[in-house]
Amino acid sequence: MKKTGAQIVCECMINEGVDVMFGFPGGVLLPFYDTLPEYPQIRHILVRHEQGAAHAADGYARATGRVGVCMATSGPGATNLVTGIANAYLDSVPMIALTGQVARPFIGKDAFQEIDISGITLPITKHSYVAMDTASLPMIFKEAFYIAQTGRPGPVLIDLPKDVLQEQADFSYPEKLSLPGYKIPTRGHPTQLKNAAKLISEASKPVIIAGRGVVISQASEELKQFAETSQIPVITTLLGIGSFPESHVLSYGMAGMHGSGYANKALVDTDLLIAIGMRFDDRITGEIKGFAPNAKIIHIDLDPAEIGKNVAVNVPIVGDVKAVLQALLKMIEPKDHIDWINQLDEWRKAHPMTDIRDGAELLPQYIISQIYEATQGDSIVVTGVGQHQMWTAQHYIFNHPGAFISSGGLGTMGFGLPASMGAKVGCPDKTVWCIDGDGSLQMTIQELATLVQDDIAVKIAVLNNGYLGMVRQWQDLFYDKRYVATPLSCPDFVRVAEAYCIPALAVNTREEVMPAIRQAMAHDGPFLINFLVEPEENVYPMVPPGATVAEFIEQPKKEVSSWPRRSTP
Ligand SMILES: Cc1ncc(C[n+]2csc(CCOP(=O)(O)OP(=O)(O)O)c2C)c(N)n1
Ligand SMILES: [Mg+2]
Repeated sequence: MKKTGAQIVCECMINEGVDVMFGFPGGVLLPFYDTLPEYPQIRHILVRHEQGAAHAADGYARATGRVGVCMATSGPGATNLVTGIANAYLDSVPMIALTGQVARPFIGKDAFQEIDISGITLPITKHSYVAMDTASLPMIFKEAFYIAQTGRPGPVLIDLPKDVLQEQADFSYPEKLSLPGYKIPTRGHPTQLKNAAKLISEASKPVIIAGRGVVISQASEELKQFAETSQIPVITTLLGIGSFPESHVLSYGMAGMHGSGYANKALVDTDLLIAIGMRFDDRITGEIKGFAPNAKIIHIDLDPAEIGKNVAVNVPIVGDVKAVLQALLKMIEPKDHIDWINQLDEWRKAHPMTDIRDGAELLPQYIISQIYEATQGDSIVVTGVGQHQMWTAQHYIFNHPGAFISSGGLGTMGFGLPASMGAKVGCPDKTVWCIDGDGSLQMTIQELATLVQDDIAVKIAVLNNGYLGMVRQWQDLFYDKRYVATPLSCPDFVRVAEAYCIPALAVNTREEVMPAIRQAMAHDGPFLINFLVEPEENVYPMVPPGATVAEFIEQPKKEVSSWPRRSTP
């Protein structure tokens, strides 16, 4: 049966199980938007900026494990997606980005709103297509969805010229596809598995470091069994948070630039590092020469390009984390490492992570601990980028994969609000908190309107310190407190929220924190709390740039409290 290209696009999405997409229309997409009402199975959420569509699709994908779909028109709409696509690429998030394109006869003529979006996004997509033929759409969609979510996931772009959407072609959705050049490693090599099992049996101070690959591979259960059987302590990367329950006795939290002292000390002292689904980002390794200097390293990763990229490893295992852990589980003997674990516990006592100063100051760390208390850890927490992001990673206890959603590789301010929107749409029965900075929120604040129009009940906690805090912290510590371009004014977020018809509160004192959080959670809809926090609080511990993980700076004794502090805004 013949269908238009626009109908075929919708049919393909339905065949792939898409029930929601985030988009923003424009001239070349009119054939698509005109057709969309014929397909009520697909909920279209109109964002207020295309960057929001990409981040929302990203948040949706991370929260659900399914592919997120975003759409933008040609030219400026497409370029507005770029940051969101890059963000998904660096954090291996399965996403389909659909862009409108000028009609085929205009391509290459600098036509109105023509931009070579597949060229622009070439280095930040896993794959891309320019659909030059209506009949080719079904196979393009079949391949694109397959590529986005298999192997190491990532964004795939499909550029859709207007006349391809208008023309008709026969439609049937392909059952099979053939991608001879696209090979996905599955199980690890048997020899390397054997080598790994031998190293594991010989090690006396082993540590597991778990990354986002464990979350993607849905291998948390296997990781838990592996850690428990072999009695190996587990630390995580930022994006590995939630892959192993943080309240488990073998959990030693996050390592790296703002990781715990004890996790970083474990990295220095270990004799066997088992790196699982992580990529040795410089924020985790610090200066390489001090990273696990005494250790043999086993690296389990699906992507062969990650092996040996930043750190030389002794045993590379290329394969799906879940399958590899299942195989290793059959090969390892139950063990204990009591002395080593006692050592870690001593370090934990000496360098505690979650202590929060007493006193009247409204500390961001305190607010996060209270959000944890109020939710009992049963919520999805999405952040912007900056100090608030690191405090969230440190002070909320994450016990489930997918519960912590944050921009890791690209570190994109503005990610929080739209990504939390996507997470809530994907998991409507979950409480979703967006813990954002005053700077980050101002980058995508227009999505408050989307929350209202589409009835998306995200709870927003702004940790408002009046600064681009993380950059100010670097100026404080490494540029003699010359605060250039980091003091930041903002609107009264309460009045802004109310202007969008979102109820909101300002909070100045510790006593107000819990009642405000409870009021936000009791409200049936989006809610914003503007927490006017201690302006010059820093995130500790911190591994200074260029230092090794052994050289972390700890929280100094607090000088003078700046309490009582400024009032709204
Ligand atoms: C789009 C973008 N621009 C600039 C930066 C650099 N940067 C990193 S953290 C930060 C400050 C963030 O301020 P805010 O959102 O208020 O969070 P805070 O650190 O104060 O908690 C900046 C400017 C970035 N990460 N992303
Ligand atoms: Mg700030």
